[in-house]
Amino acid sequence: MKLQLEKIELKEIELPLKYPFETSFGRTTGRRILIVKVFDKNGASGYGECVAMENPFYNHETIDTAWLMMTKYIAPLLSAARIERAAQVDETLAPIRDNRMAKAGVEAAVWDLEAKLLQKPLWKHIGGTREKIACGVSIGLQETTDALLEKVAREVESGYQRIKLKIKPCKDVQLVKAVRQKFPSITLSVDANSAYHYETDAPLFKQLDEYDLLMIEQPLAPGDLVDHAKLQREIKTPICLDESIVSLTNARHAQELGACRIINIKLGRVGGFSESRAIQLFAQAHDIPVWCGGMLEAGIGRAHNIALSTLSGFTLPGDVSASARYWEEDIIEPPVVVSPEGTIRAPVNPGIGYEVKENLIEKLAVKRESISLT
Ligand code: OSB
Ligand code: MG
Repeated sequence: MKLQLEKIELKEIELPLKYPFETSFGRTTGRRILIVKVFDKNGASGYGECVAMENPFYNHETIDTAWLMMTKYIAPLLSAARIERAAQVDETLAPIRDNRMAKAGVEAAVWDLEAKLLQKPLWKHIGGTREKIACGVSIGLQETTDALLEKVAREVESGYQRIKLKIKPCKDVQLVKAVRQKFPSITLSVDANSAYHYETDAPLFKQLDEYDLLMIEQPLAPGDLVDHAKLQREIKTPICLDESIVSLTNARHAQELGACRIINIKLGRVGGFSESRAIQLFAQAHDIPVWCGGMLEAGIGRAHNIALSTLSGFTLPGDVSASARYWEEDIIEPPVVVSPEGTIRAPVNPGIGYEVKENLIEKLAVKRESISLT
């Protein structure tokens, strides 16, 4: 079976979030989402979702830069390469520096297409082995501590296996203390999204050591592996890197420096399934647990995250949770549901394994472009 890519179709949709999501870098009330559909000459198609946000505050990419990268650089490179397998997309797009979320949106669509042509669930096609994945939730900054405690209670009751709290300067230790007091035995972690500095904030992280956290995610700046390594030597709690790890090379450097003990892998941040798999294998070989991060995905991106989470190295609960936590109506059918034990069952149908609601996407579309790959 060889791929014969025919065209790529881009649509931008706007999807309001049920609840605003606030992190140290800002507040998100809705998502502008770039949906990628790739077509094969024999009529089959595959879907991807670009996770770049509206603004360059999580990383440098935005939905608008991703659109430009796809139309001006990614589609022409793919067209010229005449690739025959999804595993070739990564090397084909390597001449483009960074812009990994743009590349990943297209790469993931080609993987879905190839899995569909093979009549296999995507998770099996990429080498996944878990029939169900463990789920955690990421809870944004709330107006009040009471509101946060209420949210945590609701997610714990739903069965989620790990609760992650967003923190930022002045909304950190006291939040963790309040949640820990009320929920002494839950698996708890925090995510700072790079809001702190080693020189001034090391004592604060020593204070957080008192609360039995599973991990502290991305405390310092993305490029700052050296200070993460210093901080990790001074605290007991494992540091987990998110923004800092955009490639296997970064993962190697982090391991060598001792900059983290856990890695969060996001398909978009690292440029797709090939790089995610490489990072996961490296981490596994060095006893670094990994888990699948989230970017407030709609159903297509969520389905890709489920597939990724079935790989053997994903041993910690991820930020992959139910569609209903984000959306009134998701763009896939059925929506992603989480069991009372806090797990998601890997789908049995070919490709991403969920039906894409094409009519809904067309109704929500605010921008469209179709590019021939022949
Ligand atoms: O740092 O993990 C992050 C959302 C947007 C950008 C960055 C992050 C997040 C989340 C939400 O934590 C995870 C999710 O529920 O999708
Ligand atoms: Mg994070």
